[in-house]
Amino acid sequence: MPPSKNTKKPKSDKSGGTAFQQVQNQLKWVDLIIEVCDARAPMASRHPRSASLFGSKPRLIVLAKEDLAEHAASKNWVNALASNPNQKAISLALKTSKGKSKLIDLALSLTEAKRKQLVEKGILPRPARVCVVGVPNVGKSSLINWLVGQKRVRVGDKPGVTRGQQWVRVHPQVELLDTPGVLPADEIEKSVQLKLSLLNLVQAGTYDSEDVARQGLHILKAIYPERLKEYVSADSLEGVTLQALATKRNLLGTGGIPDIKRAASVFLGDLRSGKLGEITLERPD
Ligand SMILES: Nc1nc2c(ncn2[C@@H]2O[C@H](COP(=O)(O)OP(=O)(O)OP(=O)(O)O)[C@@H](O)[C@H]2O)c(=O)[nH]1
Ligand SMILES: [Mg+2]
Repeated sequence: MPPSKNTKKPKSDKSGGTAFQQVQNQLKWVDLIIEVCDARAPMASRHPRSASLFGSKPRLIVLAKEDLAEHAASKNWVNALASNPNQKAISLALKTSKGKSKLIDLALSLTEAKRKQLVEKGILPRPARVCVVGVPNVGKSSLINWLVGQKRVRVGDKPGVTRGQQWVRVHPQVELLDTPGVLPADEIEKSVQLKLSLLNLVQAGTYDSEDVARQGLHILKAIYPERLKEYVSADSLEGVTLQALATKRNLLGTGGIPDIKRAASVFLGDLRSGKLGEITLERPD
């Protein structure tokens, strides 16, 4: 449905089906798709069928949370993803105001042909309609608030905050549609699921935190060995364990036994909030 109404619809089901259908229904009305992903894992945090879903619609890929990712890697991703005149990319740290006018300029240039077409058809000029899509908790709603400079839509640091759709005018010539995060759980590979869990992009109850922390530690040991040793004060990589973290932080249970569950939760919190430094889990080829 075109802008004018806020449409409150049922929340996403397990496969992302209901929310997904809502988003699909909007696609025919929109001039541009803004696909938000997480700069720390730009492939894992995109819908596995995004290429076929959005077809030939102009697309702008936003790598959000750039402040939490390695800057040079994000730059490489932006170059790799801006693959054709119909698809551009930008990385953004929404904690600063840098990049607002660049984002608007990109949205205007990607919708220019459509806006010209309307004028040629004698249709009254209207703002470009832009649908913001992406998996849960990547920063879709934050992007909209950031652009208008005030809290217009709900945000929160957990997946599943946005339940309905809402149009927001962010510029005289651009209107954005906030949508619920969509994740087709049954189409996600294990390695992707792990990265999404590590970055808090799937519902907390759907995975075992201890298991995810253990596997996350394993992945990070391979990418950032020195940081990890320092993090748990270990002399060697073999010493980098949740047990070592529990001991270092004095997370002890009855009888002074290291509390692995709490250590797992501390590790995931530190990883997600940037306390382990800037992290990029995937790099372009
Ligand atoms: N550090 C950092 N945090 C961000 C950035 N963008 C968004 N966030 C945080 O990410 C969390 C999720 O933001 P939302 O905007 O609610 O995410 P969403 O994609 O709308 O999530 P759903 O509505 O659940 O699909 C919030 O805690 C934001 O503050 C960013 O660029 N940097
Ligand atoms: Mg949201």
